[in-house]
Amino acid sequence: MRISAAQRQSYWDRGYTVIKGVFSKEETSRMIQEHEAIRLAFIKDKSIVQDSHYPLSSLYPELHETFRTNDYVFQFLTSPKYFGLVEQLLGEEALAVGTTFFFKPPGKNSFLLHQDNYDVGASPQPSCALWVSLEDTSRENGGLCFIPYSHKQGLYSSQTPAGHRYGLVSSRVPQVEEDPVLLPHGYWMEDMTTQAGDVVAFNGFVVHGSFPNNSRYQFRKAFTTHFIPRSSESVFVFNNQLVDKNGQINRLPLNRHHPLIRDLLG
Ligand SMILES: O=C(O)CCC(=O)C(=O)O
Repeated sequence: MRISAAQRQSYWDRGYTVIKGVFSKEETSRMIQEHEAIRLAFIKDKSIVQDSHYPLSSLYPELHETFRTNDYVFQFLTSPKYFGLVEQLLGEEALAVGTTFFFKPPGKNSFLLHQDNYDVGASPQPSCALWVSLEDTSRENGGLCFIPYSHKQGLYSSQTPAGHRYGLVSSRVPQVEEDPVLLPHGYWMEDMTTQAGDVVAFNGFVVHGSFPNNSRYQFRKAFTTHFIPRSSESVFVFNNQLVDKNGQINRLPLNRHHPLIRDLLG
């Protein structure tokens, strides 16, 4: 699929863009089925156990790096249709760093605002995510939200405490939902509505998150991959396990100047 000039411009200018109708119903359903099977296997071997405080969410955790063990997910990741999108956006070859599958069951809390490149640590250019909507999403069932243009100033402070209510992500920027006045002057938040099969591409510096799933019975399943430009000089995570479009493993130097490593070293 060809990305239009307007989509590329939106990615670079606003920090994100939506590419409609990339994947068919058959492809999105198969991704869901494969991850259901992985989840059930994890329940069987007790890698997933129910937590009585979070009876539903604990049975539907995010699944990371499933392409390393599942052939269909690997084919999906390395397909020209998917990998080709990021290469068109970046204007060069890309390397996949890691993937996450989200079940996001009803009642699951919001994913706090964050910048992906804080965790990915690609340098000098940030990562790029391709988020695949496997079901229809909206604000009601936990859809994505973005702060347009927020990618233009690099990383925000890494000193803001990572403490948060939902236990999974780093939150180093104000939580807009709770306190809109904390947004830097002149910025605003936009909700995103997607249909199954759409792909949302976003810059690793753009501030984004997702709403709680307030629907009664609708899951909000999605699959995301973080890519980096092949010309990256270094990266913080999985620097020895980067996957190219041929499925080959590539290595880059570890980003020793990344804020997270400074934290680790004290
Ligand atoms: O799908 C979500 O709820 C959050 C996704 C996200 O923030 C990401 O892929 O970086």
